[in-house]
Amino acid sequence: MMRRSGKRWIVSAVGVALVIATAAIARNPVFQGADPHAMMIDGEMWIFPTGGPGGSWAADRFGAFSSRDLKTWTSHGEILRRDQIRWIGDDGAKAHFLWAPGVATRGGKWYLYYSVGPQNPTPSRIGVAVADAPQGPYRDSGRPLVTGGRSANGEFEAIDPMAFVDPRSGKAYLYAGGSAGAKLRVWELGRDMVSLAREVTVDQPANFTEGAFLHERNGVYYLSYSHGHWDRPDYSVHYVTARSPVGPWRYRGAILTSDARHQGPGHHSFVRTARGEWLIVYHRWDQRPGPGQLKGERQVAIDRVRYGADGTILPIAMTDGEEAPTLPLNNHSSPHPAL
Ligand code: FUB
Repeated sequence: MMRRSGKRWIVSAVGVALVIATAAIARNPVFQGADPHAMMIDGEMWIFPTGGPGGSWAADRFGAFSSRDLKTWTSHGEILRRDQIRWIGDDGAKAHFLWAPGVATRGGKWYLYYSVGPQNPTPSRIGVAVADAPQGPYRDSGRPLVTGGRSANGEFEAIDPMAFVDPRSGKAYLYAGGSAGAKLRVWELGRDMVSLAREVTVDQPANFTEGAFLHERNGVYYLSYSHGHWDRPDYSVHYVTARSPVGPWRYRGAILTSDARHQGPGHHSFVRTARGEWLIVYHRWDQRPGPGQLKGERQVAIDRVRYGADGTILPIAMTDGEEAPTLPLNNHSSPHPAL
């Protein structure tokens, strides 16, 4: 049984490795967590985050959460645990952490890409696990997919994986990298989605720090990413556009930045609803502006995305409570009329 803010998560099914709990929880913020990878699956929004509701999901496992209306959420329990990744201790580090998952589907299979720390003194790594359904159970592929560290090309942190299957070419790409190295690397994935076919050399997008996400709309590829320090008010989301999933990029600016009530928004994903509208799922710190490091815990939030007639993304308004979008999206009006 899990609890959050006095509201009870009701366990409705218990299996060998599966716990399903439902709860009507707050809207914006939705729940405590970070780095949310969101997808629409059969009319439901699924979120795969770092952490989870009430701080009950530690850095040793991933969970999945889904909702048909964005008001009531179902927890699908643990989908992958650290002790199920057999290669994780091969680097000799004393402790390991899991974070920043990215999920993709192809050919009826589901692929969970994830970051493995520490990043020092041993390099960070990216792993991938495979399942027959979004809720798992996920089985690790048996080896790291990418290992960070120093090379002739400089320092690279193998974190924040995001896989994109191009609907136009059918090719799948892996985007990764960030933090101190602040470097984006892109690979074409093998047909099996658990191997790298080749690295694609890409230009570094302006203001890139980490948390890359790729979506395609009307033939335009949008690469969006976090900029700044993950726990400072300058953390924000910027984007570039291109006519291909690997550039060349055209820098378009920032779309999600701190405001008077929310700080440090970042590490996000875009989803397209069944009605063809777009939402952004991201984390933020719910506090007023102030100097220095942000305090408290990161919270997952969902907001509307609007595109201009020229295809650019309009600045995104962060909402709270009843202002937050629900599914199906009930109207096109903004709670912030200036937008
Ligand atoms: O959650 C850990 C790190 O914080 C992620 O790797 C970054 O994208 C940032 O969100």
